[in-house]
Amino acid sequence: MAANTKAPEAIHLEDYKTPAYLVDQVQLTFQLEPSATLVRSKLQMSRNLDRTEPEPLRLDGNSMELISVVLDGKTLSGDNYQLDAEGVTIFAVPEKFCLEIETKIDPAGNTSLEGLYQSSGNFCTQCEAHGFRKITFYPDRPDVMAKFRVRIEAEKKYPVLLSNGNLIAEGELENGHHYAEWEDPFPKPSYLFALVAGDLVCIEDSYKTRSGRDVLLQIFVEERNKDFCDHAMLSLKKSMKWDEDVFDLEYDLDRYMIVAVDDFNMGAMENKGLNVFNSKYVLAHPETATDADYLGVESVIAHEYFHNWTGNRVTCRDWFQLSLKEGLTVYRDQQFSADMNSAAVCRIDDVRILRQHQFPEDAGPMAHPVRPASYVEINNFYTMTVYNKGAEVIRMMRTLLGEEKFVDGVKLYLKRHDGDAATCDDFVRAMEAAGQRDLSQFKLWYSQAGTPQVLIRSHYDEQAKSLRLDMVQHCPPTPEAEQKQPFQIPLAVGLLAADGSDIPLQLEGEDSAGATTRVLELCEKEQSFTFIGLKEQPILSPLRGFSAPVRLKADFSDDELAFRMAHDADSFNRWEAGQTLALKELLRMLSDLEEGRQFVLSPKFICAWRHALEDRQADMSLLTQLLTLPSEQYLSDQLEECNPQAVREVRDRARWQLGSECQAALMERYQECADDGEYSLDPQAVGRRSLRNFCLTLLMELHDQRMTDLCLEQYYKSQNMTDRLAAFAVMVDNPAQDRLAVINDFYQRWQEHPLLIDKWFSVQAMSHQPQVFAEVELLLRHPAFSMSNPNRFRSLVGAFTQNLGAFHRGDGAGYRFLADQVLLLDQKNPQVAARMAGPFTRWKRLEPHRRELMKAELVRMQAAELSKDLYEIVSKSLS
Ligand code: B3K
Ligand code: ZN
Repeated sequence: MAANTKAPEAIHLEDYKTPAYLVDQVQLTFQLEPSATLVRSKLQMSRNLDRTEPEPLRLDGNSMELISVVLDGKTLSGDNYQLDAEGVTIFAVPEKFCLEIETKIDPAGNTSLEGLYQSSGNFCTQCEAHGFRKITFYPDRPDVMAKFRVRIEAEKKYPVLLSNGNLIAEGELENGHHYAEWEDPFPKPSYLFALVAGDLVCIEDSYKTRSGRDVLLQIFVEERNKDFCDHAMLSLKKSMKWDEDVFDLEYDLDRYMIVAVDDFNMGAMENKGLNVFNSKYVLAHPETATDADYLGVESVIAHEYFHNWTGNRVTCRDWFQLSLKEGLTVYRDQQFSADMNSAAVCRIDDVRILRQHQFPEDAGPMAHPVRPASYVEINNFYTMTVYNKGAEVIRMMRTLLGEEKFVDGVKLYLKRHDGDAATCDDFVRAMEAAGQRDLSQFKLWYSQAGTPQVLIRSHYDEQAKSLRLDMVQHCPPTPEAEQKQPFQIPLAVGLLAADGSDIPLQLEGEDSAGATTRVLELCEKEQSFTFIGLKEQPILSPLRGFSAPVRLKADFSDDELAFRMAHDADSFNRWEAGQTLALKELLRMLSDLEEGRQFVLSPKFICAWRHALEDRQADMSLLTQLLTLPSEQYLSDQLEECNPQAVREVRDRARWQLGSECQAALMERYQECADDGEYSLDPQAVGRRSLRNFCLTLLMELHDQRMTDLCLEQYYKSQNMTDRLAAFAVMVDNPAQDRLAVINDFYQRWQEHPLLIDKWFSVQAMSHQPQVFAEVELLLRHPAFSMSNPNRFRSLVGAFTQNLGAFHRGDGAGYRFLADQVLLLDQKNPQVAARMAGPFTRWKRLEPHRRELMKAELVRMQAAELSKDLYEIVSKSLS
């Protein structure tokens, strides 16, 4: 851990300067040894002509031993350069020169999983954002792009030796060693460098591009995983085809390699031609992966593949521009998933994630714009804001320009900047050119943090047969700015007639009515829009498809919401109306609980809900979404001062009530949805499983032995992990006698499968049983628990923090537990530790008692020696 005795300094976008020196060509030689790997780097460099004055050469580097520095063939003595904790400065260099540097590193001892490290004894790298500087000294910034040539030498017990690009040579060496040489013809920044070496097997396929080139596709995994790669391979081929069809983008190398490793800080990494993946996003088999896991694999494979253009061919000038590649690539993977699966369900999922995680981030101490203006540790900025809100910003541009011009804009951006490092402004400029419109106000979405609120009031004029919508926008203050300028907000709206049909829309000043969904552009702080030619008072369907990432406030009556839930032509808004209705109901129950009144769902709500449950025409995936109550996180986010345990109590009560009052209907649907044989991923089958398991969880709320028997039968007999895991989770959530037997059975069955043991830990950590905290403390001492594996740590400690009812115990023990674990992990893996500290950033939104308890833990953490990563989270939370 890089402990900090003095406060680390922030880096600011406004200080950006072009690099003083450029690298034309890199030659790397690795002699791999677990604890003492030698790295020789030969750099052809030149002074950047943008910079007039000659200056010393600064190279980034840390956590390694510098062995030698040779400039144009001459070994430099210590007087010629200065080494410090962050890098080396070479005082004088000519305009063009060759620099050779030798370093020694310790991959086996590298627990941060950045740079070169080992996973299951194999070597692999993670260089984004600042990992390359742990391998060799280098100008480790994305606007320095160079051609790489890599030679890897290792013992033959590491038979597979991989790096980016094309294999140009391989052969034998003395003493049981061998080597491979790779060359990447595309200049790239250091963060896209990758090396993998180990005992891996390879699954191969091929893809013919639209122009007729054959691309070799390879997935490398450990031998035990070789039967689990088919879905990943299929997903890769679908992604390649989709990018050709939608954006005319073809793959550019002859080989595309994916490597799955068990120890990885995040999901995956888009290194040029050699992606490294968390095995969670590669491995899938019906018996071991759920439907959600399958979708996760498909979308992450697509995401990393899409980076080949949006990220690699055109990269970011600096890390403040991170959303340029991430927001755009998330948008692209979301569109891909929507095209491959049910588009409406995908959109609902995207919005659910945004509201559950990004909205709270935007309302807390770590709030930052999509293009942040400063950071202490860039790894803390791989956030929901940069990724998911960034994707919403791209989506809004598509809404404003229309699909065709938007696609033209993306193509123009790629053409203008191919082979270069670009900025978010460059992207918007291409959109302006393709769309023939000025987006200067729109760009505030990149520079202002916070979630805007939009208040809509509608006034129907019986005489004039018109409907006026008065809108007001307001964005609450965030750490970087008290006052905000009005955003340009595209609001897609529709109007429903009394029979539920969509009305063709005509705005004041227009000659005739047109489409039934209209995008209104709210640009002022206050603005009105009037629809005319309305025979009767319509029902407003605002923000269709969630056309902007805003909090909408409008006074809808329960009847209006129920009507839209049944009739809205926009399926997203049908779901949204149901959620709003349920939210009103749950918030009312919450205040009843707080005031000491009886808290129950209203008969009217239950009746509407049962009615929806019995709709046999509805798409089953959509129906499950519609019936699912708003999450505890979303509910908590609505409250100024939240007691998460009260939220849990109310939501659990509502679920119990739905289970008991709709028992017969739930049972019927559960039985109707029984599986009919072979596992299939088609949307009908996925929908059927989702509805069936949803019914099971509500029925199990009744704590009735007959239901438990049903659940046990499903657990023991299921042939697929979706059904088995659903039954397992409800059993663990249940006080039934068989609970322990099932927990043991799951472990015995799957102990050889790390991804399933992760599920085993997280299901227990998420349990609503009162003894869960004690169980989590015990699990921490289970032999299968390990702090060094990020997936395992997340599956126990991370999952527990998402168990709001348990984590937010009134005695603060949950907070103490997390602080202890995070402090321990910070010694090994600062990046994951900082991420795990996320729940602490929400302390100001808690009710006073819990707020004080959480704050005390933050203060305790602040007193410890922290990594830069964790320091930033803790200090910003307290400021
Ligand atoms: N670009 C990587 C994320 C790197 C995170 C570094 N802390 C994966 C992705 O977004 O595709
Ligand atoms: Zn990405």
